[in-house]
Amino acid sequence: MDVCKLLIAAIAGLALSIGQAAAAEVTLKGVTSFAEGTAFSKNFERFVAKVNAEGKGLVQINYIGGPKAMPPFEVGNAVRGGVVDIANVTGAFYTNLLPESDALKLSTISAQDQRRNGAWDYINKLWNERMNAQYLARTGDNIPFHLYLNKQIDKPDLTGLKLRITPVYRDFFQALGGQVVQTQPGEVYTALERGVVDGYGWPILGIFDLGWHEKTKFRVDPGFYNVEVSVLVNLDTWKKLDEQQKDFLNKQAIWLESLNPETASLIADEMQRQSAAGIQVIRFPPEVSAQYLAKAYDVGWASIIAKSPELGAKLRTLLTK
Ligand code: 173
Repeated sequence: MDVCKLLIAAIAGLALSIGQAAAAEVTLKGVTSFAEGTAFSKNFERFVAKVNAEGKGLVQINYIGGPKAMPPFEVGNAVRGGVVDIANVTGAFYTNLLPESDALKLSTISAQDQRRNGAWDYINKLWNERMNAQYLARTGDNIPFHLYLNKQIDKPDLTGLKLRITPVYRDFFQALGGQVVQTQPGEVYTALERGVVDGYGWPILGIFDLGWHEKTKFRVDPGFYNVEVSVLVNLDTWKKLDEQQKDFLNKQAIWLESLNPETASLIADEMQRQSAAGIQVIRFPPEVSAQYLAKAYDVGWASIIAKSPELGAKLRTLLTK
């Protein structure tokens, strides 16, 4: 009888420990809103590889891929609704859900400083409430956006030009007199090839990834704003993780953000590569350049604050020096 009881207890104990071990590992379904292997997916892919290597028995990411798996402008909605658990996406791609998301491009302080000064906590509160998402990490910091053209200009006047945009560039290019056409990145090459647009907005990195250098004659300097691409986790998924799993992902997030300074040398290389590909730089006189840059930020903040006076003003305080 005693032996029988012991045996039952042992079996129950074993079943419990197996049950616990099985329940401990969580697999998150992940997507990126940029093509796989390209400039703004690369660091997320390094993050996925590291999580999968170090998170065995704890957290794994089942990486579904990029725009072939899900249209980029749908990714925000998929995170919010839990269709995916984790995503690499920029705020510009989900302004329909959270207009303030576009403010992150206007930050002038690093991701690390945003954690220190409370910006990250504030962003998280907002993203928790309005996006049903945890804002896990910001990648792509310190990378400016540029205007690329196929027609030469000698002053910052885009009258008569058609430009490919996302919400990042809309207000600025319109303020300069341009006509705008929104497309996802995957449609830029064809739009240039067919002459549907005379130019496009894009960061300093990545124009070679989809072959756009073949269809680009000029880059306007200086660059403006600051690329924000971040890792979001569906909030219901996040809340179901235990403390160990959350700590693990937060640690990986800090590591991901620690990669951001690598971009300085990537930018220098990319500028050389653009020049070697025959892309000429358009520069205005210093005074005009300063006005161009000031206009970018004035128009950018005015647009955010018009949409969201209170939160916009708070974000401005937290995100800028
Ligand atoms: O598609 C875009 O031009 C865009 O908005 C963006 C945002 C962040 C990184 C790269 C592109």
